[in-house]
Amino acid sequence: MMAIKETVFLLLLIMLPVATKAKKAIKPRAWAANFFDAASDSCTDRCNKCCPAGWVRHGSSCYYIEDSKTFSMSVAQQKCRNFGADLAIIRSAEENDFILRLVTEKLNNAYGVWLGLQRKADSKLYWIDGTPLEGHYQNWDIREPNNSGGSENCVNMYRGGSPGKWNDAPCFWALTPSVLCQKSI
Ligand code: MMA
Ligand code: CA
Repeated sequence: MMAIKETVFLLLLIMLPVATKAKKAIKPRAWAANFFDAASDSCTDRCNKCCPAGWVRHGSSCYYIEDSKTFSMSVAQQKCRNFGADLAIIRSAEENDFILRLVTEKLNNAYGVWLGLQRKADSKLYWIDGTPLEGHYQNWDIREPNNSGGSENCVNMYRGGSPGKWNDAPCFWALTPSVLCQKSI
């Protein structure tokens, strides 16, 4: 007759592949769900993807904002690119609201931030990923975009005056919007 010890060992041996298989089937789905559904920006959940220190997470992006004066859009953009990021792209009112909250909290600059939006040779506006603005979410200030002087090929989001509203502005502008960077995680 088999000793109890041996019986238990054999039972465990038989069950081992079953247990391993069950674990493997569940893990990736749980990770995916936690990543996209995570309610907070905290990094305490081991399943969350995190943003670098000083960046704020929203959706599947990290945002960085700097209370600086950059006279030109390309200087702001270069700063972002040095971080492996770029200027922000806004696809919805929800994203615009989030960025306005960030700008309000972290900046003291009425002219807000440069957006990743530019007028191209066809005189239409495109996001920096090449997608056209036409037919998509927009939040222009009243009477904008006016292409004042015929040379407003860049865009800022205001903090003061018309908070959260957009203005087309000269890409080199003495009123100096600050830096907002976005990168996806
Ligand atoms: C005004 C307004 C804008 C324009 C800037 C350029 C401050 O806002 O006319 O449409 O872009 O001036 O300086
Ligand atoms: Ca304008």
